Amino acid sequence: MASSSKGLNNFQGFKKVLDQAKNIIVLSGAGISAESGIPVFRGLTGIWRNHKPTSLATPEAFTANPALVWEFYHYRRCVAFNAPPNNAHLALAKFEQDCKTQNKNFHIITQNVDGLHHRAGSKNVLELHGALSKIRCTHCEQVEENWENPICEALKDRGDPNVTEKSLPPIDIAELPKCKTCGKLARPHIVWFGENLDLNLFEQARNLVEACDLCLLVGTSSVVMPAAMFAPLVAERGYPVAEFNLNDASGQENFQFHFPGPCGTCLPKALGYED
Ligand code: BJW
Ligand code: ZN
Repeated sequence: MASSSKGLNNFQGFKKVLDQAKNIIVLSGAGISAESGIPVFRGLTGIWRNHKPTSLATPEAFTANPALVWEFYHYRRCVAFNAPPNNAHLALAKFEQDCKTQNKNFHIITQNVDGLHHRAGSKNVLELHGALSKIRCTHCEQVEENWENPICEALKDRGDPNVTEKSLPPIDIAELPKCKTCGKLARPHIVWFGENLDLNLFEQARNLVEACDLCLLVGTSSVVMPAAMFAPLVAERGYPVAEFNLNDASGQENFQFHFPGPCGTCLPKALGYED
């Protein structure tokens, strides 16, 4: 941690930079939703039954056992759809409105799939890794929004993280969610490990990163590419990066500001909404 640096908890210095910035981006990760009760990925809280997300959120896992992967996502959809946006999401939504009235550009690039930025009222949000509320056909690739819960009858009362899989009756592939256009098996519209990001979304994100004059990095471990390279790119261009994390996730000395602690407290304070 740059604990001796002048950027540690420098709320006053950050406010000056914030007031002068004209093109602001936020890069958010799972940590911003932790205080809403959504488990982060890395660490024990991300484990479902005995599975790590890295072993279920892959195309190989879906091919091998689509019912198990859908059970995992049914559980994730239940948690996310019922989770309230927290003070960090709400502060960013309010800040977007303030930027609008001041003719400033403001965008959120999120790695999160929980939809909480939108539900907090944010409008300019790029969901880089997809969304739990969307499904995609494995055959024709049609993407549809779907907020039904359960998404199909077979997943009703399934997904409990505390049961042993062997105690549950198997679910037939024919009973899993289907594409409304061609009727074939649908999957969550999520960018799984080892899959490519949507090129168009990636380019929009990269353009925002290249045009910004201030970057807020919130609640991410900064290990997953390409999102992990965005904040260092801003710092290399000589523009300030402010990191909000429980700990020094990025370890980057060239980030100007560090706000260690829960972002539901630090972020509203840094944006000037709370003392
Ligand atoms: C708090 C807090 C509180 C807690 N307040 N803070 C180059 C180099 C090396 C590898 C690669 C490379 N390019 C590609 C790769 C491979 C791979 C990769 O990066 N692997 C690394 C792990 C090594 N990347 C890919 O495969 C990506 N695809 C790709 O690059 O395609 C090429 C391409 C690029 C561009 C255009 C076109 C094509 C795809 C990555 C997809 C990632 N998907 C996942 C799974 C989703 C599954 C699902 O949701 O169901 O997305 S991985 C997982 O990690 C998830 C997250 O979005 C992502 C990031 O995690 P995040 O958000 O940082 O969470 P955590 O848990 O890691 O961290 C939480 C943080 O919050 C911690 O720091 C806490 O301290 C903090 N925190 N509470 C503040 N209250
Ligand atoms: Zn289809």
